[in-house]
Amino acid sequence: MGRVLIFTATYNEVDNVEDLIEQIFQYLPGQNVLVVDDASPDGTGTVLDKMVESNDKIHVIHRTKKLGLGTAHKLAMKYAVHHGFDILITMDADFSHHPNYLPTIVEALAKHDFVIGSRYIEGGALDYGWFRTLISKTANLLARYLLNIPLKECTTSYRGFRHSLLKQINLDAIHSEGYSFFVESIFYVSRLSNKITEFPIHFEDRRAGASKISKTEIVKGMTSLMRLFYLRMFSSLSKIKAESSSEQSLHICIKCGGAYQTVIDSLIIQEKQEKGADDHSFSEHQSYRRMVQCLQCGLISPESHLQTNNNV
Ligand SMILES: Nc1nc2c(ncn2[C@@H]2O[C@H](COP(=O)(O)OP(=O)(O)OP(=O)(O)O)[C@@H](O)[C@H]2O)c(=O)[nH]1
Ligand SMILES: [Mg+2]
Repeated sequence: MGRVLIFTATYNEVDNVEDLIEQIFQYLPGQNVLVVDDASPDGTGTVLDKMVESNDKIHVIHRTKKLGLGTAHKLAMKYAVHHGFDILITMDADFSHHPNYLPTIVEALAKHDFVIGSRYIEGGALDYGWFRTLISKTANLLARYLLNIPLKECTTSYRGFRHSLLKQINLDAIHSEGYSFFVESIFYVSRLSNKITEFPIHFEDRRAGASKISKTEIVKGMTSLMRLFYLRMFSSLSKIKAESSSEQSLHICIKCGGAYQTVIDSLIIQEKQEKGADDHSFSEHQSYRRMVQCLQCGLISPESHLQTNNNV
C-alpha cells in the first residue's frame, strides 16, 4: 500500500473532527492525516493542536483566514507530492464521506491512478433533499457531457490519487478557489490518465455543524464549466496535457513562512534600457514576471521576491 496521506479541510467542524480522525486511524492504521483549518471561529484549530501533541501522524496547517476549499485541496496536493506520499486521499470532515470506504480507495489505487466515491453509480446513494439533489445531479451531468469526463461523479471530494498522477497535474493551471476546484481538477485528471474509476458510496448528510456552500458557488461553478468547455473545444489535447504537466513552484512566503505557493498570473514587464555609454538612445525589452499567491496566508507577490526552498 505504501505511505498514505489522508487529507481533510475544516471550517467550523469542532463536533466532527476528533471523531473523524480517530476513525480514519481505525480504517487505515499507521498512516498520516493532514488537516488544513482556516482559522475556524468554533475552536476546531485548538482541538486539532491538542491531537497533534499526542500523535505525530497528524499534521495541521493553520491558515490565517477562510481562503476557500479549493485552495486548501491544492495545498494538500502540493504537500503530498513534496513529502513523497504514495497515495493521497481527500475527504470532507463532516462524515458525508464515511471513513469506512478508505480501504476500498487504497485497494482501487492498486490498479488505477485515480478513484472517486460516487453517489451516481449503481449502489451509490445520497441523503440530500430534492432541491440539492437536482442541483448536484445537473452539475454532474453537465460536467460529464460538456467536458467529456468518463465518470458519473465529478463533484464530490472523496478521492484517491496515486503519486505518479498527482505529480503530473499542473495545479497552478487550476484557477478555482472554491467548490469548482473539484470539477476543474477532475477535468485535468481525465486528460492525464485513462486509469480512472469510481466506486459507490452512500453520501450521508453532515453529522454536525452547518454547510458552508454558498449560492455564489453555483454561479462560479457554471462560469468555470464554460471556461473548461471552451478549453476542451478549442485547445488541442496535447496543449492541455503540456499545460497539465509543467513543473510546480515551491517558495517560502515572506509574510507567513508558508511553503506552498500557486501561480496566479504572468505580468508582462516593459523595460527601457540605455543602449550604451555613448549611445543614449533606448532599447525596449519585454519580460514576463509570474505573480504567485501563498496558499497559507493568501499574500500575492512577484515570484522573484521569494526564496526557493528545497528543505520544507
Ligand atoms: N479549510 C477550509 N475548509 C472548508 C472551507 N469551506 C468548507 N470547508 C470544509 O470542506 C468540507 C466540505 O464543506 P461542506 O460545508 O460540508 O460542504 P458540502 O459538503 O458541499 O455541503 P453540505 O452537504 O451541506 O455539508 C468540510 O469539511 C468543511 O469544513 C474553507 O473555506 N476552508
Ligand atoms: Mg458536507
